[in-house]
Amino acid sequence: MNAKPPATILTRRALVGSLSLAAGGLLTGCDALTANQGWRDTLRLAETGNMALQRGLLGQDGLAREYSPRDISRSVPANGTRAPSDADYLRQAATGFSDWTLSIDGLVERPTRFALGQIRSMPRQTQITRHDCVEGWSAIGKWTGVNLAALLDAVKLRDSARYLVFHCADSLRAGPYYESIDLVDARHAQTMIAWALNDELLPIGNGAPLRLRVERQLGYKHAKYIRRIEAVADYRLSYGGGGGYWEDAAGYEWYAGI
Ligand SMILES: Nc1nc2c(c(=O)[nH]1)N[C@H]1C(S)=C(S)[C@@H](COP(=O)(O)O)O[C@H]1N2
Ligand SMILES: [Mo]
Repeated sequence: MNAKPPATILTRRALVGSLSLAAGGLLTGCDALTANQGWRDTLRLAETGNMALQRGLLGQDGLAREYSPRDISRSVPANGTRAPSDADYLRQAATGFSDWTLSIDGLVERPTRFALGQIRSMPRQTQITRHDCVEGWSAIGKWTGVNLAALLDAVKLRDSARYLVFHCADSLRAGPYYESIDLVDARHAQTMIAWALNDELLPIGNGAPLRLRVERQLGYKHAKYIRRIEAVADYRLSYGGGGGYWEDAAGYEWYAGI
């Protein structure tokens, strides 16, 4: 990784990383760092360790840093899909997303299809936070949207629900984009379905009309162009099983805590 996050994040990730690397070393020995199944399993173990350590260090409810308006970056780059070319999306974009709906279904008591206007008229929250992409850039933006926990309360999750899978309207080379998070991140105070950036409706490049902000996770977890949120018992049963597009396509960690 060549990202250069500020010192607080570096410290946290370096600490978490060195502790879990130490654990990995104990398990495999230093010369066993090969791309075999054993090492992959060790990586998975280390990832689980990262999650436990990070949640332990930060607490489940710890907030990502919020910035002041003068810190806002001149622009938040559009990354990954910048303009979905999928026919349905293009049709929706042509009418200003007037027919866009967000479905929340799966393991919920009241599967619901929310109209975009409904989402935008729900109580909103705003936060100025930094987006960190694994490709090595960050940008600070002011995000406005609806708290995800409030949406989940409206549809009432069943007890069997453990994860949320976000289905997106765009496809990349390997297939449709998707992501998943657990309920700790889903119910975190700063987690929202955002519909505005820097006091304007979300531009297409940044995920119009709806995108996820999950502030304690790396950029690829922040699903753009969301049209469906599915509550599931196990994200490993969806798509390629990795829990996200990049997790499946490139082996990125499912838990990408920062
Ligand atoms: N649907 C969808 N969501 C996505 C992506 C994408 O290609 N498609 N790219 C991800 C990556 S890698 C990053 S860094 C952020 C980029 O968000 P931005 O375009 O607003 O900077 O979106 C994430 N969410
Ligand atoms: Mo990214």
